[in-house]
Amino acid sequence: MHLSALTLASLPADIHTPTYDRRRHAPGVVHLGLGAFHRAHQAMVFDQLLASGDTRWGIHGVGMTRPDLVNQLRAQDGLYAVRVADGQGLKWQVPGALWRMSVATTEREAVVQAIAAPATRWVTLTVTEKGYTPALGQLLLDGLRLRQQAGLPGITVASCDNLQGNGHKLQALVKASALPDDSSVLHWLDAHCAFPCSMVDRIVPAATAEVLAAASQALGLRDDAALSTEGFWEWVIEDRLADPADAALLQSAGVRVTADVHSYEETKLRMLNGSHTAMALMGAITGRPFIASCIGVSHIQAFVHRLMGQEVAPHLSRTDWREYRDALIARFGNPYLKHSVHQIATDSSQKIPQRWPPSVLGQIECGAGFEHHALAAAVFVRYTLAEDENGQAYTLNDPQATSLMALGAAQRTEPEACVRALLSREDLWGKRLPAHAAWIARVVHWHQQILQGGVDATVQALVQEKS
Ligand code: CS2
Repeated sequence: MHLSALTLASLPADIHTPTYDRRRHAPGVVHLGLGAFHRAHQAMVFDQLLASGDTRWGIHGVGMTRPDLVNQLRAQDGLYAVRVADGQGLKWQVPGALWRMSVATTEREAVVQAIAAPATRWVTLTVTEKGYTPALGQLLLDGLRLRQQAGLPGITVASCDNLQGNGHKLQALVKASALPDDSSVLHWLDAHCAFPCSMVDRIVPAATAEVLAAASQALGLRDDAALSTEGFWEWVIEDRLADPADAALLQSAGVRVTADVHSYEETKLRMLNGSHTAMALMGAITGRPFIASCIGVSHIQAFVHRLMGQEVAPHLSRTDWREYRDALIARFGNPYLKHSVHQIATDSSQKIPQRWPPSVLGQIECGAGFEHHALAAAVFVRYTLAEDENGQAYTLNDPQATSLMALGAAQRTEPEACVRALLSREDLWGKRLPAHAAWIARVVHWHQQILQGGVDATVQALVQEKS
C-alpha cells in the first residue's frame, strides 16, 4: 500500500503528519520547479503556517519538464515523507502543503490559470540556474497579465534559485517578455507585484533507493516520493512583499525577512555552493561518490577549509563567517545525506559563474593569492575529460556538455592550450579572468600537476604549503 490521503491515518504515531484540511481551500502559492529541494524546504515552512491555522499556504506545485515525479505525487495525493537526520537526531515527517500538481511543458494553461487564480498570493521558484529563459518570463507574464485584466491584487514572485540578486534577474526577465504596447502590464507589475531577492539553504539530495527503503520501513507504507534532508534550514527573503503582513507570518515560521539579503546570498553561494562544486568535481574524478566521502578525506577537508577562510571570507560582508564555515564542514559530513557528486556537478557551467569568480576577483583586487580557486578550476578542466582516474567514464550533464567536452578532449595531447581555451570562456569566468595572465598561469600549473600526479596528490601538495 502507498502513502496517500487514505492511508495517512495508519502511520505510526511518532511521525508528524498534517492535521489541517487539505481539500477545502484553493492553494495560495504556485511553486515552479517541484524538485526535491522545494518539498523538503519551503513546503515544510508552508506546512507550519497551515498547521498554525492559516489556510492560505497550500501549494500548487509545478514540475517544469518531467511528468514522472508529478505522477508519483498525484498517486500519493501530494503526500511524501521527509527524513530529517544529522548528528542531532533522526525523525520522519509528512508535510501536507502540496495540494495540486502540474507539469509546465504539457499543462501550460493550467499553470497560467493557477498564477491568475484569485486565491494565489505567491509564486515561488526553484527552476535552477539554467531555467531563467524567455519561456519562463513569458509563462509568468501570461499569468500575471490575466490577474491585471481581472482586477485581482498583485502577488509576490520570489525566485529562490542559487543566483546572486535572483529577484532582480527574475523581474527583468518577466518585464523583457512584455511587448512595447504592453506598458499597462509593466506599470501594474511595478505598482502591485513584488520580486524580492531570496536565499534558501538546505541540503536535499535526490532520493536514493536506500531512502525509499528506509521510508517504507519507517512508514509501513510504500512512498515513491520520500526524501532525506538535514535538520538545518535557512530562508532569508528581502522585505519587499506584495502583502507586507506576510513578513511577520513568515518570521513566525523561522524565515528571516530583512532588507539585506545580499550578504547572506554571497556567503552561501561562495562558501557552501563554491565548496560543493569544488568537491563534486574532485569526487567525480577520484571516484568518490558522495560529498560526505570527499569531506571525510583530510586533505580535501583542509582544502575546503582554506578555500573558504583564505579566499572567500575576505570579500564577504558577513562577519560571522568562521562559525558558518565550521558549521558547513559538519553539514557536508552528515552521514545520512548521500549527496551524489555527479548531482552537484550537473550544470557546472551554469553554477561556476556565481560560485568562484567573485572570490578570485576579490583576491586579485587586494593582491592576494587564489591558489585554491585556481586548483579548483584545473579540476574542472580535468572533469571535462568525462573519465575518472580509474578509467571509468561518466556523463557530463550540462547544457554546455558538447562544447566543454570538445574543448576538454584536447588536454590529452595539448594540455596547456586546452586550459587556455576553457579559461577563455566568458560565459563561465566573466569578462576579467579570461584576460588575467597570472590566473591562467596558475590554473595551467595545477592542471599539469593533476595530469601528472592525480587530484589527491595535487590537493595534498597545496594544503601542505604554508598558509
Ligand atoms: C548544490 C546545491 O547541487 C548543487 O549545486 O550546491 O543544491 C546545494 O545543496 C543547496 O544550494 C544547499 O542549500
